[in-house]
Amino acid sequence: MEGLALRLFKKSPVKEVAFTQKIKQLFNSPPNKNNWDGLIHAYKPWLPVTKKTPIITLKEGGTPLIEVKSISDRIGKGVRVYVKYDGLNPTGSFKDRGMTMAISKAKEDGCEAVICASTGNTSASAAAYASKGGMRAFVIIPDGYVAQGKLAQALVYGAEVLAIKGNFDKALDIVRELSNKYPITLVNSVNPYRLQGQKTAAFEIIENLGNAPDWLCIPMGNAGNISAYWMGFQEFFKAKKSKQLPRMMGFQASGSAPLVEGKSISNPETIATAIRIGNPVNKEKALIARESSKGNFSSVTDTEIINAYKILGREEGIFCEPASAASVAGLLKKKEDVPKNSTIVCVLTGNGLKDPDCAIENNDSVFHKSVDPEISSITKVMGF
Ligand code: AN7
Repeated sequence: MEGLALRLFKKSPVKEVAFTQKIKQLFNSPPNKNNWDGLIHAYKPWLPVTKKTPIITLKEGGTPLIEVKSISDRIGKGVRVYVKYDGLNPTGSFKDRGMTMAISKAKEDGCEAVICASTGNTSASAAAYASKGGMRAFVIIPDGYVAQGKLAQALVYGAEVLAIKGNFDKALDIVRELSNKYPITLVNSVNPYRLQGQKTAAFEIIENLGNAPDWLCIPMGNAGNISAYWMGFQEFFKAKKSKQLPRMMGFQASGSAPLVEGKSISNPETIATAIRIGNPVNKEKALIARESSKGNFSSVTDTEIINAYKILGREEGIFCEPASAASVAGLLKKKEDVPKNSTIVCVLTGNGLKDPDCAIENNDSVFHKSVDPEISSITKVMGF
């Protein structure tokens, strides 16, 4: 690069230095919010892409890591707690990290249609990236158990939505069979490119903290995300970008906790519909992550989930969906085990706006209805 600069600016040594510096800056500086072109662009050397891969992106990734004192204070012991707010991705969940990879690779292979089973977020993300990539998307969802925002997204992004009288596990069986029989690419987390994209969240956390955290608290459904994070943490550790590996602390809803109970659940139930999954496909990978990180899997009740959900909203200004709050609920439940002065990251996988029904029903705010449109009535209600 310096040679090129020299030839271009032979007659102007001053310009030459400035130019060389600029080029060096561009190549050495990590992407920031001003030159963020999505996670494939940011982490290309770590991802299975080539010059031929058409990059289908909505500029996902690069999400904030936010310190949450209200949670640290509830734990004490000099602990610092952060949330990785992945609900700020383009379609409002971490699924976009995996979907940019899965859809780009599907496009590279000449695929024209994709399919997924979903509790909601995967369908929203698949629909958006398929539309960006000029492909058809079919999504199969459990009828009546997908939050309104997610359903709205799949429809607006132009997917063909099929609601079945059955749960997510049944829907996944169906799409696996269909993708084997027909020329249609499966974009659930059994697609290995999904986890490749999702591992970049671990890279970002290490870059933000300058190291891996002591604990990573994360909700588990199909257990793809915990497996992806573990892959990302290991890759950066091996490359000496972090001094340690975190303990992987996975949390499930107590009515839907196959990985905690060690057996499939045929009728999973929880308010956190995103993780209403009874037979996780990435079970083996998740168990390896737990084992090799000396981690732990536990369950949290719907009441504990909603408690964490409310704290984040009221005390931090952070609105996540109930499934995401399971990571914070789990940390609060395990607070006795948290080591002194440790650094903990809880993953907030999805945006609260996804599930407005849950929000309206579960808050401690005062909502005055049918107030007369008169200053005197308003001030009376306000207590002035
Ligand atoms: C907000 O969208 O499975 O353990 O079909 O939407 O990787 O499955 C969603 C899962 C956590 C669990 N938080 O992640 C789907 C789907 C939110 C989620 C999970 C999901 P995995």
